[in-house]
Amino acid sequence: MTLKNCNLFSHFDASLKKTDNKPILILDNGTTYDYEVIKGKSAQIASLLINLKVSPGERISIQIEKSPESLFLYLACLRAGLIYHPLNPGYTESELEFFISDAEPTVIICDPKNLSVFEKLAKKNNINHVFTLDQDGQGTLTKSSESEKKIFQSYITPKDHVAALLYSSGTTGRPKGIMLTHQNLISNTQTLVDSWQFTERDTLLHALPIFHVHGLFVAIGCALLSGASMYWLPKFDVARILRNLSQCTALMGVPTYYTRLLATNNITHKNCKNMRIFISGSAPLLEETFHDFATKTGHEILERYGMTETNMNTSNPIKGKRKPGTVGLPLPGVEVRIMDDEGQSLEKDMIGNLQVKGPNVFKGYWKMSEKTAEDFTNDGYFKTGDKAKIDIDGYVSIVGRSKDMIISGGLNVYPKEVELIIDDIDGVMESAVIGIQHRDLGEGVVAIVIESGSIKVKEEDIIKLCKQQLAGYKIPKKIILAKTLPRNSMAKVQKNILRENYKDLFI
Ligand code: MCA
Repeated sequence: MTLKNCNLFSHFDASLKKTDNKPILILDNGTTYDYEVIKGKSAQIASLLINLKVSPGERISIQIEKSPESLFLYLACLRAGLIYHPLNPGYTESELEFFISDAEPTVIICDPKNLSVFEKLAKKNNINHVFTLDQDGQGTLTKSSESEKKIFQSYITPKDHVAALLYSSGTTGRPKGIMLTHQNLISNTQTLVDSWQFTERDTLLHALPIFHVHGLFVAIGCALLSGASMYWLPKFDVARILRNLSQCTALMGVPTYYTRLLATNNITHKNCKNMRIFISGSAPLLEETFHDFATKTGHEILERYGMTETNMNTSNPIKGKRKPGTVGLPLPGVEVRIMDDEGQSLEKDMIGNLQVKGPNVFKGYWKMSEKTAEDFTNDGYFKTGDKAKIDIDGYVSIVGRSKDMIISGGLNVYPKEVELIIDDIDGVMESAVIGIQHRDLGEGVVAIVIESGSIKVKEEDIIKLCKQQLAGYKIPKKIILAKTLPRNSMAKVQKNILRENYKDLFI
């Protein structure tokens, strides 16, 4: 579709305005919203923000629970050309402090229960506007926007205008803001709609959080760009999924969603009979899960691969062979290559560094031009940091990471961030944080802690102190007190040995 305005919302609008009174958003309690209502409510929020004299390109930092209103707010930011900056609702005050000072938002929208924290942060960072929005859609944002007009002319968006700022943590601690443009999102979403054949006849069961690429751009994007409906669940919940599955045609999730569904023994051919597609991403899907799911439901889960910097890069095909253990073929328009450490291209089936190029690849890291330059090759490929190989049929397999990173339930945890907190605790000499195979979460976070001997440290105290400073998903599921850490001749901790030693911890 060629539209003059490079605003992602204009592209959604082109499809959604053809949907008449069809429910676009369907809640578990039976409430529905058609496009006219969604458009009107997002216009009111966009008008409110623009009337505050907020200009396109300024950031709106948002830490709220998922609700219909959180979707209207996202659409409002797109329409007004404001940069949408979502934050995991689990982030603690010390984590938020960095994000707010780095993103320099003009407006903050938070849950009323965290208002005092954000008022403090707003004062410290000279931010004049703080609104609230709770899980039921109530708060000062809703109240203040109710009197605004339901019509809003979307911002005429230049081609490289940033739509969203999403942070990913780093191996060295400091999180990086990833700037994604409207054009990145339009091109990738259109590619996914075409590749996965989304149409207005689809109903997507939306259970993902919407502060990440997966739930926000992939799931919402595919539904709205194709004019499909969404069953809108506040979070993943096995019982609610099973209850609504028969009215839906598509589900997107992290592998944990599929292992939890399988564990119920209630996922069957019968309740999946209306389903067209099950998609998995954000973490490796075990071949065992792929096969068990196919046996129980008759559906082969479609695994795809992406990252925040690039959106989606590869996907198993909708028609044709889905190869378990692979993330499929490069998506149309996305170039993927495997290089050695010297920058030479590698043959089929050889393991090397995965690099990606295409209209899906982000504009750069926020306020980090040197880091951006470092992560791109001279010929414009982004260095993903993943180790991969491409087989003779062109299917890509991710075989490892060059970064020290754990993926727990589809969320990335950077060991360094957890180690810095633990090492700071009285009585701790040092620590090593690793990911161990975990039945439910794929990988579970484990900390091996060496005591200094000055005072006795207790596992529960370490957990308690971590909880004060880190979001819940980063907290170690297990603390192991040990005498020493294995090191190589360069004195580097050998995490591979630790992973081997504790590999059966969660099995
Ligand atoms: C919650 N907890 C976790 C996780 N989530 N612990 C480890 N790993 C997790 N992922 C902790 C909470 O802090 C809490 O701890 C306890 O588990 C129960 O919390 P609850 O909210 O009830 O958890 P849950 O419902 O069991 O959530 C697990 C989940 C969820 C369903 C797997 O984390 C989830 O929806 N993950 C999807 C994440 C996602 O969208 N990833 C995409 C990002 P306590 O009891 O101690 O308080 S990656 C992406 O976008 C890329 C680009 C891509 O390719 O897709």
